[in-house]
Amino acid sequence: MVAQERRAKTLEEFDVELEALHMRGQWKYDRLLVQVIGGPKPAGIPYLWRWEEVYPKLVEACEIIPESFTARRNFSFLNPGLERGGTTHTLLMGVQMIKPGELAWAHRHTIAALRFVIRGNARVFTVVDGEVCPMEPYDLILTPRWSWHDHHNESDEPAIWLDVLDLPFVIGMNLPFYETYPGDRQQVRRSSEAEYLQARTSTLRPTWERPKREHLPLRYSWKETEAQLRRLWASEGSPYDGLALEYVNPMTGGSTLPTLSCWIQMLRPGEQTKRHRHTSSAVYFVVRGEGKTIVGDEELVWDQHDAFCVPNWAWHQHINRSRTEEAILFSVHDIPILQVLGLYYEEPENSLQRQAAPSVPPVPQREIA
Ligand code: 1HN
Repeated sequence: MVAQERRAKTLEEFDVELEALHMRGQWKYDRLLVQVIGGPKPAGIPYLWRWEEVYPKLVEACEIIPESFTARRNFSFLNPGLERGGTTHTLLMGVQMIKPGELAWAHRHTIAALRFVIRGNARVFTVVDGEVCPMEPYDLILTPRWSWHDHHNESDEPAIWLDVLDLPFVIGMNLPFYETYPGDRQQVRRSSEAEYLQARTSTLRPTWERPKREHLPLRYSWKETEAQLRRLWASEGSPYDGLALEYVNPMTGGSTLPTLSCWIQMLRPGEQTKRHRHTSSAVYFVVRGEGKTIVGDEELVWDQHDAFCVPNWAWHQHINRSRTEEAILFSVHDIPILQVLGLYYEEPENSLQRQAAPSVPPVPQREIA
């Protein structure tokens, strides 16, 4: 009897067997890698949310959601090109409105967040870890990861702010811890300035205390931010971002939050930045002015209070359309996450920080006799 010849298994058949055992060969990835040569494809698309469409919806939300005691009266800007939600693949931007007398009750989460005030006054405030942070127009209030926060409107005007969170990143890492405060509002520290955490971010600090490195600072006032922009008005600025300033954490010298870097950026009349791209993504809010941001082939034409996003690794440049007025943009970037992991790249290289900081004034050239 002739022994039956064993037919060799094909690679495809072998792959199917491995898959059934929840395993996959490296050679399969080699084939996948062919598709990703050429660098990252921007996640999501460039997109713009017009204030003239956003604002009426906020007003309507105030009628439809009668009080914000049960939830934040917030809606998010969802990138039409991202299936998993988010404004970019790591950042979520949205708006929130709170009517006079309302309270958005206290909670905390491992998602870090910040508020950039659009309409507010000294009697609108967020309490962060027991500290009152007034919300006046264009102030920046941080609610760092795992800090208690509740929002109050004790004025007689409605208040509106921009919310930006690292939610898509934290959800992507599967780390969404959440806790509600016992009671709807936090105990507030009001007795004296000496008790205020925020006082610990000044350039002088108590020697008898261990320095607090987390959950500080909590608030950057627009008054100081705008004054600093004006002081640096005559600087050359960055060819790629104009007069862009990063809100610094004075405790670490680094970014505002461990995951998020916030910028305030002025484009002087007629200013046009050079095109560049980086592995970070960003969300923008137009404080004032009119301009456009060209992202890839897309032109995002913006006016005051519009919001837009720039996906990661997308070529982009900003243009102030006005020849007479300045434009100011607030933006939030996921740069710190990438930098700490060594995954921050830009093209052209070093377009973020090209120049040395000023040191001593230049030494005059000696005349050669
Ligand atoms: C949140 O906690 C706030 O505290 C706003 O104001 C928006 C969106 C998603 C998840 C948590 C807030 C939010 C949020």
